[in-house]
Amino acid sequence: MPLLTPKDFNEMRFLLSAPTPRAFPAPDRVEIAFAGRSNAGKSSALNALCQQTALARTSKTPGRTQAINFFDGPSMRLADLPGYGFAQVPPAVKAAWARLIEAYLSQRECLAGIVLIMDARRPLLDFDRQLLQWGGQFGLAFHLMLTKADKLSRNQQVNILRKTLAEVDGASAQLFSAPKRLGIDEARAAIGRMLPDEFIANENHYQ
Ligand SMILES: Nc1nc2c(ncn2[C@@H]2O[C@H](COP(=O)(O)OP(=O)(O)OP(=O)(O)O)[C@@H](O)[C@H]2O)c(=O)[nH]1
Ligand SMILES: [Mg+2]
Repeated sequence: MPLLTPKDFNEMRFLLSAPTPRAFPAPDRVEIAFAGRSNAGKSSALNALCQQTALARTSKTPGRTQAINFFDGPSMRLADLPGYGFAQVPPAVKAAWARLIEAYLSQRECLAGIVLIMDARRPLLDFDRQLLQWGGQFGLAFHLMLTKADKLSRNQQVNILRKTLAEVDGASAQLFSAPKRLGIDEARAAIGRMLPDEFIANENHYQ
């Protein structure tokens, strides 16, 4: 199993923002994508995982980011996908989003897996299921993060995690909270498990 160290996350740096597939960086590094609905907490999760406050831009206004943002670290590349499912986005923008995501998922040969971020209060909505289906067609591995867990009681957390795991086939899932820093080591380990076997092993690894 590939092993990652804290440095692999903490030393992540912004690489570029790609509004179209032509702007994607060369697929020369192993890559993990963060996907999920607008406002689910993708950028916050990415920042928490990398112990940085402003690596990916977070916003109270959903649907701000329409491009794919790439980040490079010592061992892998991360991609923050634009959020989907934001009702007030015009149809032309929605179509452009779908083209960008579909091009990304179908062409990105260096993509090792997808971290699907969902609000723990409302997991597995239509677009989440569509993404799982799309990714499944391309043989991609998924790890589900149920974020904003701080908004739920411990009982609710346990129930929603159990229910979610029962509904997805073969994907792993966890609870997460960016402000409470809950689930960071678990998420880091899950990302490590999605990387190919030839990946470098290190000390201080997550497992
Ligand atoms: N309570 C709580 N709030 C969170 C958590 N994660 C994110 N938020 C808040 O949710 C809002 C959206 O967070 P973002 O990280 O910007 O969400 P996003 O999925 O990147 O949104 P888009 O880029 O628009 O798709 C912000 O106001 C965050 O502060 C969490 O774990 N707990
Ligand atoms: Mg974001």
